[in-house]
Formats: sequence, C-alpha cells, structure tokens
Amino acid sequence: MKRFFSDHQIGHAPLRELNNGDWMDFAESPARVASMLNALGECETPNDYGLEPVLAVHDPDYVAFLKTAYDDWQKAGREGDAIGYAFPAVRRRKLDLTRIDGKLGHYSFDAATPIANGTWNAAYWGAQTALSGLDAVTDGQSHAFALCRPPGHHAGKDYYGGYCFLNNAAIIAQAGVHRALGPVAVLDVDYHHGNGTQDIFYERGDVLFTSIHADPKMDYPYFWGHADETGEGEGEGATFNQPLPRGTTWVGYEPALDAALEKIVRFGAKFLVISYGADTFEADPISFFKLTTSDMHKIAERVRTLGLPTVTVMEGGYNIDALGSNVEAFLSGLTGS
Ligand code: Q9C
Ligand code: ZN
Repeated sequence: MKRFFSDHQIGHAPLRELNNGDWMDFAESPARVASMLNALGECETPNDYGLEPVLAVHDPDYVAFLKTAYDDWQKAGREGDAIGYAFPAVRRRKLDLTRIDGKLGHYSFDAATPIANGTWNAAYWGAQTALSGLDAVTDGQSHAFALCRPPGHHAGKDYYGGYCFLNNAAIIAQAGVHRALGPVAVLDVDYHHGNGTQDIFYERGDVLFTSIHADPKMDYPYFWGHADETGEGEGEGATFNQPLPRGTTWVGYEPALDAALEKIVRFGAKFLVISYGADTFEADPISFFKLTTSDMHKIAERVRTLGLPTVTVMEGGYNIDALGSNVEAFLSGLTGS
C-alpha cells in the first residue's frame, strides 16, 4: 500500500492544551509521527495540489484566517500558542471581527486546539497528503494511507476544533465526488465523533457519513454524534451514528462495525474514505474504549470484505508507544497481509 507523509506536518507543535480546567501537555504531539514512521518505514512525499480542493470544502474567509492567525496573535503582543476563549453559541454568523481573540472564537468550537507557528503549514500539507492518497487510488491502487497530521475530522467548513483545522477526509471525499468516483462513503472509526465531516455532508445525498464513537453524552465533542442525527434534506438517511459506551471491547464494537458496513453496501458506495483513529486502543491516555492491537487488524479485515477502493486518513491516537503498531495492524488488515 502506498503511504504518504510530508515533513511539514511535524512543524505543528503546540505546547499545551486546556483539559478539564487545567493545562496538560498537548496530546496530538509531533512525537506521534515518529512512532508511525518507525512502524511504517519510508513514506512518499505528497504532491502539491494547491488550495482549490481545500476550498471545495472550506470557506475562503476561514482559510485566510488560518493562514495568518498565529502572526496576528504575535502582532497583538501575545506569547505562546493562540487560543480563543469566547464562542458564539447563539446565532453564529459571518462577522468581520477586528481582534484576534474574537476571530479565534468565531472560527472554533473549543479552547483545546491551540494554533502554533507551524500550524497552517502542517494543516496545508496534511490536506495535500490526503489528496496524494486519493490520486494513488484514482491511478488504480486499491488502497492508500495518508499519514495526516494535524488530524481533520472535527473541522467543519469554517471552524476548527478537536486538534483539527482542515478536514482531510472531507477534502478527499469531495474530490472523489468531483472525479466521479462516487457514491462516496466515509467510515469514521476514531474514538471521537467526526462532527466536522458529518456537518460538511449533512445535507448531501451523495456522501454517506457513518461513525462509531464514544457516546457524546459522556465524551467529547458532546454536542454531535448522537444516534438521532441522521442527516437533513437530500442527506436524510446519509448520516449514521453509532455511539457506544466507555469500556467497549470487540464484543460491543463488532456488531456496530457490521451495521456500518451493511449501510455502506446498501448506500451503493463505490469509493471509501476511512477516518482512522487509534484512540479506540485500550491504553489510549485520553480515551476509554478497550480495543486491542489485534482488534485494529480485525476491523480492517472486515472493511476489506467491501472490496472498495479505499483511502485511509489518519485521525487521532495518543498512546505514542503503541501508535505505530496499531496503525500497522490496521493497514495490514486492509490489504489482507
Ligand atoms: N477532557 C481527535 O482524536 N480533548 N481529537 C478532549 C477531554 C479533545 C480529539 C478533552 C479531544 C480531541 C482527532
Ligand atoms: Zn479521536
């Protein structure tokens, strides 16, 4: 399987994040990359497809904000990483705000996603990495892996959050539609609900979003991922959420996975994007499912039975020691090796 990664993605290195009322070391750290590269070996450098495929998903004003957010923060005399603190829960709408703190809140939904010096560059190359995976599959490969960092599935068309800035999975799902590879299905198996991806395609009938994740009653991102969110308008029925309780093992995960795969088959998907998070792992430091490394392999073996051209995009996974083996276990299950 072809794998893609760009060194630019290491440059996103926030120091700390707000967690449960206190500072903790930033969980989505560049050290995650070393663990994955160690297990995967050499990756191919992505091509540069420019901003056009990014702007097919994200609003231009949001992208412009991301590009300069860190500089604007510094120009305001601030030190360290940029973090917002006020969010528009009521009547969110486009506003041309002047102050960086207002902009940060306007374009995000949490205070746990710092913007650092290398953030925009890393996010840009993360998206290019995903697009290179798509290109490999368009060129006839059955599978490709995009080692995207920062991850993407929490980012919406004009907001960031959950360590995510550009929605890599949505960008290639949309590019897949554009290249007539569809109908497209996104299977999100990160521990957290992929609220950004869901939101981007919520009213679309041509992209199925199906996700298995921790019940948002208890876990981040709280406000989305509930089972009654099924899509709207043309998209009614094209969103399928399966929230599972903390402590879920393979016994509880397997039937949910089978239901998700059945939905993908019924939808008539011709191209699959997987948002893969290794944070379902039993020893993940910020998550609470109980899947093992061999369960990662089993998930992928099941997905393989779909026989669809597939791009796997990296999302979360914070147990750095086990991250590389979990990713390797997943990818080898996809190819049946
Ligand atoms: N106290 C991804 O896995 N922090 N994002 C939750 C709970 C946010 C995870 C804090 C977790 C975001 C891509
Ligand atoms: Zn996650």
